[in-house]
Amino acid sequence: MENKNSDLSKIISVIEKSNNIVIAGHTNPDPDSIGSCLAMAMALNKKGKKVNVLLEDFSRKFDIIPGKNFIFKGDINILKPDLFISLDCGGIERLGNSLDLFKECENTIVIDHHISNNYFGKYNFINPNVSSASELVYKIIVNICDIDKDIASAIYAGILVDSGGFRHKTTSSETLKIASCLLEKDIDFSNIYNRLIKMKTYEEFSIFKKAIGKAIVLKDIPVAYTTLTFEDFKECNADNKDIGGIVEFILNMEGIEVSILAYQKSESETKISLRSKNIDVNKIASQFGGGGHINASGVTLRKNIEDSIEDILSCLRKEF
Ligand SMILES: [Mn+2]
Repeated sequence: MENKNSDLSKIISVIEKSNNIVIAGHTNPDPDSIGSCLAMAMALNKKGKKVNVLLEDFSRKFDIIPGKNFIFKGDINILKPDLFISLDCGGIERLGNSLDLFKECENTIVIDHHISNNYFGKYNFINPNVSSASELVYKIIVNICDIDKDIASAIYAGILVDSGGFRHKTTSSETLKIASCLLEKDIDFSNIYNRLIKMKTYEEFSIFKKAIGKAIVLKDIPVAYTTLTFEDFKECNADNKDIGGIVEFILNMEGIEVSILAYQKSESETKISLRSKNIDVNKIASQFGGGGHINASGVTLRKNIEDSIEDILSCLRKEF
């Protein structure tokens, strides 16, 4: 493992030489994870490769992203890939159930845009300054196949959501040039935006209402947080696939610099999501073994919700 990137040409030649390829995204997949995996799968399929995608179940809203037929549901031990591509995973543990298969595979490529990534692949194509993993996938596959409407839709979905609707600072003129090329493929960009950014299912709406109702605005530092327990999820008939947008919404409040969502992941574990306007929350999450981006990070703590919040807040107090 080398702590550096491979050339684009090397990445392409490793892909070209492989025939049985497994592609995996991160646990609790978001549209960038799904879009980058499925776009890569559709592109490699066009090249005649055998390709299987490993992704956990996701919200039915994301069904608008084409290529779901490449998702493998079965015993992954039968796959025996000659190449494993990890997409949008900021750390090796984010591979979840496909981690062992990744470790067993001789050839691995890590494609990612998380600043916390420690270059855990044999080959790496990592750039924390780009909007999304999907943008990196575009840069690769534009060289190996024709981008059709389905591939374009999947890439667009990933770029759109991870850039916050072309709003985050990682949005570059290159991002918009790629988006422009994708629009030329006649994609349904309006519907993609509505489904992936605006629409909420009933369960999402219920848990959103619950979380916002419980939000606490601190007096001593510009931080607001909310918490969700097993009981809250049960009451709203929701799970962790339904909580997208909550921590971002809290950050919208005027004067708030950091927002936190803490939710019960298991009896002994609390998942913390952090969002910020200027503070480096990757630094905060890293201190507890997590990570992500400068303005969006996460970590799982082996503590109850109250103690987890206290740990994060005492760490944050040093930043103000
Ligand atoms: Mn991403």
